[in-house]
Amino acid sequence: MAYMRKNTRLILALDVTDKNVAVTISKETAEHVDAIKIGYPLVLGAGLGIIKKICEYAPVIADFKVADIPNTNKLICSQAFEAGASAVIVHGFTGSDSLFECVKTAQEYKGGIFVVTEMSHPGAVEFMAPKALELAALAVECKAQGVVAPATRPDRVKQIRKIVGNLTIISPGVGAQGGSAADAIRAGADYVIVGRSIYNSKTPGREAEKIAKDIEKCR
Ligand code: OMP
Repeated sequence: MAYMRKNTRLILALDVTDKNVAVTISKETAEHVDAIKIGYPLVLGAGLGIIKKICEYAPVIADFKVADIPNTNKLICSQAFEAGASAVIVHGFTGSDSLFECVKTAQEYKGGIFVVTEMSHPGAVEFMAPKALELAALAVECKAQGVVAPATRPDRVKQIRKIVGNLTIISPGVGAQGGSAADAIRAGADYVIVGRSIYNSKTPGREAEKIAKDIEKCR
C-alpha cells in the first residue's frame, strides 16, 4: 500500500481545528498535495472521524508524535490506522522496544511509520540535536518507513539522508518557520510538509500549487 502519492512531493499540515474549514481546504488543495497530515489540533477539535473524511481527498498521515511504552504505543497506532490513517508519526527517543511496537502495528495494517529525528524549531537544538543521528539510525534498525527531518536546517537533512539511505524523508519547517522547500529537497528530503503558508492563505489551492511548482523545479 502507498503511504502517500508520489506526485507533487508536498504534504499539507492541516492544523486547523474546525471540521468544515478542514474539509474546504482539503478540497481546494487535494490535487496539489501527496498527503494531508492531521495532528492533535484537528483531531481534538473535530474528532477522530475527521481522518476518514479527509481520506476522501488524500492519504492521511496521523501526526500523533507517539511517545509511550510499547503497549500504549501499539494502542495509539492501532486507533490511528483503524481510523483510516496511512501512516503515523512517532518519536524514537522512548527506545527501540517502543518504536518497534509501532512498526509492528503498522505492518498489521499495511501502514507506515515516520520517526521524528531533529525537530525544526529552535528549541530542538537543546535536547534533540545531539541525539538526532542516533534516532535516524534507530529508524533504520526498527524498519520504519521514514523519518521527519528539519527543513529549517538543510545541512541536518543532508546528514540524516546519509544515515537513512533510501528511507523516506519528510521535512517540515517551510514558510512560516523560515525554511525553503527547494533547499530541503536539494538537501535530500523526499517531501516537504507545509502548514500555515497554505491554510492561512486566502487561496490555499493556489498557494499549494505554487509550492508544488517550486519543488518540481528543483527535482
Ligand atoms: P507550519 O510551520 O505551519 O508549516 O507547520 C509545520 C507542521 O509540521 C506542523 O504540523 C508541525 O507540528 C509539524 N512539524 C514541525 O513543524 N516540525 C517538526 O520537527 C516536526 C513536525 C512534524 O512531525 O510534522
